[in-house]
Amino acid sequence: MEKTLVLVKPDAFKAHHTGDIIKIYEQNGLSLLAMRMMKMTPEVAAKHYAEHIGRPYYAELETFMTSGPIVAMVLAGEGAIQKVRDLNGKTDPKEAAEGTIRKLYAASKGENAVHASDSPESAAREIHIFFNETEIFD
Ligand code: FUP
Repeated sequence: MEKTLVLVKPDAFKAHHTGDIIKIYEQNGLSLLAMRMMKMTPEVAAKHYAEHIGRPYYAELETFMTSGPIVAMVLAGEGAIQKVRDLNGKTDPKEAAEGTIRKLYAASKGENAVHASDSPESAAREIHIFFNETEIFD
């Protein structure tokens, strides 16, 4: 079974959409293997978003992602990486399809409710930023 890292970002957490978001994943056949509520530090943000450091929006991204609690989780299922990306919708909620999490719950391209790994390599790297093997129930 493929694994992917998902983050419920501070905007969606604050708006009480964590449960709604997890429900969408579970109703679409994905299984929770790990979950933790935490506050992202600038150090963790820099690791997680390493490829975005230096981009014009990075300071804003770091400020947002460290602004309040997030919920980190590992989800698993057949084709989980693409399935979760499809359920999340496009990065910019204005471009996200009807019924996707970002269309339902995100306000802008910067504050867009959820993160999900975009490839097997990203998933392997990102999962281990947030969880160690003993915390993943597979
Ligand atoms: P995604 O894979 O959909 O999470 O999007 P990206 O990896 O392209 O971007 C990661 C995060 O950087 C986004 F969730 C929000 C932020 N970002 C911006 O704020 N502005 C941009 O133009 C691109 C990304």
